[in-house]
Amino acid sequence: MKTLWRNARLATLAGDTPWGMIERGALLVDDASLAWVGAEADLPRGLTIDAEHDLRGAVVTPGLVDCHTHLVYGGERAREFELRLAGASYEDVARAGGGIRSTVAATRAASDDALFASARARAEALMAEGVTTLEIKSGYGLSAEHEARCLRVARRLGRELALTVRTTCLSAHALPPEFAGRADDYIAAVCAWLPVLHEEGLVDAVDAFCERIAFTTGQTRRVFAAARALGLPVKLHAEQLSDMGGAALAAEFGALSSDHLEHLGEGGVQAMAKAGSVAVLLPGAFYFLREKQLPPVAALRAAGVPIAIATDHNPGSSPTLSPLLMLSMACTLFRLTPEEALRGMTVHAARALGLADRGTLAAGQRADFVAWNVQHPNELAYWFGHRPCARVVAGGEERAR
Ligand code: DI6
Ligand code: FE
Repeated sequence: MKTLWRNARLATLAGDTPWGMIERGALLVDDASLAWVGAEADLPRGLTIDAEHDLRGAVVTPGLVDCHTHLVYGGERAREFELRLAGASYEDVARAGGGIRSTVAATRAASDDALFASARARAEALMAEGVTTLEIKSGYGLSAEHEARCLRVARRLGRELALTVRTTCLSAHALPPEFAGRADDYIAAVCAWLPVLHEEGLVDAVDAFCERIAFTTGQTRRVFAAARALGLPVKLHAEQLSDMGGAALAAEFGALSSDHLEHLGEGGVQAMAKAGSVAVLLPGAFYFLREKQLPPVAALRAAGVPIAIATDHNPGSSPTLSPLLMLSMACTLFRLTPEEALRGMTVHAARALGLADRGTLAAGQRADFVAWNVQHPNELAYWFGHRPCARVVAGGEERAR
């Protein structure tokens, strides 16, 4: 099946020209991939096509890639938000047994179908803003049984919705109550169940929360060694609240990405550059926790570390379902350019997931793209609280509107 999409302003994000812009462009889709991308005037002669769509000058970008979410969980934490507004810090709440652990209790109590229904509604909200690839982490089950349940829900979302889901095992997210005071024993348990989850096909990558209120670099290293033994790539929640040297540790393991990074120092930046890790910045968590310390954007740029932007959707530190708002905040809060922000949620986000087949509009890439009701792609980071998403094609097929 060959479909021609013509009369588009293509922000291909391929190559080094601004936005990879092609005016009056066309996309030739062959089944699930892009067979040809270029100016309409250069279309090869004598093409046989099965269908044709006129995009009437709409801006077209690659489908958005949300490369860091914790989408599957029970309950919500609005009460904790009130406590923080009254003066408690995120770390205070966590140490008092609230925070991640309260979501763990709600997640364990929820049925598989309830977890699926709530996660599906969230995924659909992200899709409505142009997301075609979504990463989902476990980390609210914190036992072999409940981590598996959450990852199965994530896999089911990938099967039932018109998007690609990549799963990440984040069992080293917090210490569950049954292991109180025994963090090393918990890490041993995680390392023992990881192969079982992997055997069931539930794990595309492995993550950990390396932080004062979570796990040490030594414990993170053990989780990464277990991942490496299974041939699984790693990523890390690093330097979010303090500088633990997590990004450098992750770089040692060739991490796909280190994420958050507000407290990242120059040594960490250099280690990431050398390892080719992506810096995933999460303006939603920065905003919602009212952080003051900005991630070292200038140093990351200077070192040539690719910067990705994601929602970090989770009930405690980033309860947002708007990837477009994250583009805006990446610019207003972190001072990225609108083009850097969009590249951060497409080409660099794909790289943070180890996916080379998406993130730009180019022949051979997966046919994931979005047509927007805007005049220029810089508007995607400009409007906020607005959804200018007109048409979405995922894997070559247009989603029902
Ligand atoms: N860092 C975060 O911001 C989220 N997880 C993490 O490791 C927060 C998760 C939560 O508060 O529920
Ligand atoms: Fe996160």
